[in-house]
Amino acid sequence: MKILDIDFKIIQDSRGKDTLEAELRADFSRKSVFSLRKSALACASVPSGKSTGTHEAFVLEPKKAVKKFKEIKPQILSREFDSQEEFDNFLIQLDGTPNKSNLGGNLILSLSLAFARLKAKSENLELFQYICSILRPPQDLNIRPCGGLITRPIFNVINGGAHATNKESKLDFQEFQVISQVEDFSVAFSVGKIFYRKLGDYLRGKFGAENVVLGDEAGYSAPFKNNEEALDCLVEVIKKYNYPLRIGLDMAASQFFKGDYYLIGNKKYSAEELKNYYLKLIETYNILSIEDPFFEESFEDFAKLNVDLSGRLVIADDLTTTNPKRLKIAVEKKSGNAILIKLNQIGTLTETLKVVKMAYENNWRAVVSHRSGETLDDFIADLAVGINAWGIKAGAPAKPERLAKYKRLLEIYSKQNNKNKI
Ligand code: 2PG
Ligand code: MG
Repeated sequence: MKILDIDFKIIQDSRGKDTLEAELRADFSRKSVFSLRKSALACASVPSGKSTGTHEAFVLEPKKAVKKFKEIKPQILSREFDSQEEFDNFLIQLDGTPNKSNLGGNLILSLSLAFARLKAKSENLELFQYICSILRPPQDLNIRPCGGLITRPIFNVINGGAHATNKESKLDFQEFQVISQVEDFSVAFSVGKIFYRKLGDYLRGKFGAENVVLGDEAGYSAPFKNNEEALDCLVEVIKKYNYPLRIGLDMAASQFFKGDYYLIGNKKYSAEELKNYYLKLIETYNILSIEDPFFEESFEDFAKLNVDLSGRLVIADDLTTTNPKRLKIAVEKKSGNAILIKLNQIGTLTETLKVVKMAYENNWRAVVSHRSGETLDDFIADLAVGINAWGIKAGAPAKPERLAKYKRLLEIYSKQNNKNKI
C-alpha cells in the first residue's frame, strides 16, 4: 500500500490534555485495464494513562512529536508497505530505541492504527476481521479466538485511587467493576447500563447528590470511607435487583506501595498480609477478577495469589505493560492467568498482537483496555472482537469517549448476529 499523505492534529483527550490524531491517505489504485485512481482516508488518535506502568512506551509531548514527524514523513511517503508488520517494523526501526523514546510511542501508535484502518479498507475487511486475520490464532486452544464467546463488557462503575475526583474518597483500589454474565452483548450492555443508573440513585441517596461525581472513567466518585464500603454498595444493588453481574477489581497496587509495605487506609500490609486480605475479599464478595494486586515488579507475589482461585482471573497490567519480555517472565513465574492489553503501552498493533499470541499460546486470557484519558477513537472495540478477548474494560456506560467503544461493539455484534440469522 502506498501512503500518499499524512497529517497530524493535536486534539484534547477526556481530561483536556493534548494528544495526537493521525490522518493517513493511501492510494488504492489497482493496476488493471480499468485502473481507477482511488484513495482512502483513515484517522486514529491515542489515549493516555494516569496510573502508568514504568515499562510503558515513552510518550512524547504532542507538539514535539509533530515536529519530529516532519523529519520522518518523506521516508514514509517514499515507500510502499505490503503489511501491517512491514509498516510497524519500519517505524520501530526509524525510532531505534527500546521504549520508543525517539519518535514517541504515541506518534508511532497513531500511525500504526490509522495504517490498520486503511489496510482493512483496502482488503475490504471490517477492522476486527483484519485484526483477526493478522493474529491467526492457534486452533487447538480452549480459548477460541475469532468466533468464540462474546467479549465481556467490564464496567468500571466506582472510580477510586488515582481516578477518583471526589477529594473525600478514601478508596485505595482504583476500579470497582461489574462484569456481565450473559452471552448476548446487547443484553450485557443493557444490564450494565441499568445497573449503573440504579447504583447512581443508590449512591446519591446514601451520600447526597452533591457528593456523587463522575471519576476519570465515568464511574462514580463519592466519599466512601474504605474499599469495603464500595464493595458493599455494589453487592447491595446487584442483590436487590438480582442482576447477572459479578464483581471485578483493579487494585493498581503500585499506587499504594510505599517501598516496603502497602498502605490501605491507615494500615500497613506486608505482601503476605495483603494476599490474605485479598483472599478474604475474593471470598466475601465472590470476586471474579483482580488486576494488579501488587507492585509492578512483584512477579512472585502475583504468583502466590494466582493459586487455587478456581476460575477467577488474576490480571497483569502494570506488571506486564503489553510487553513480550515482561509477559515471558510473568508466564514463567505463573504470575497471573490473564494479561491486560493496552495498545499504547507498547506502541504498535503488530507488537500488541504478538503479545496476545504469546498469551494465548500459554493459556492466558486477554482483556483489552482503554486508558483513563481517552479520545473518541473506538479502535479497542475492534481489537477486543478481533482477538476474541475475554473482556474489555471501556469504563462506565457514560461520557462520549467511553460510549464510543460500546457503540462500536454493539454495531459489530449486531452485524454478526444478523449474519448468523441468514
Ligand atoms: C488501568 C488503566 C485503565 P490508566 O490501570 O487499568 O483503566 O488506568 O489508564 O490510568 O493507567
Ligand atoms: Mg490497571
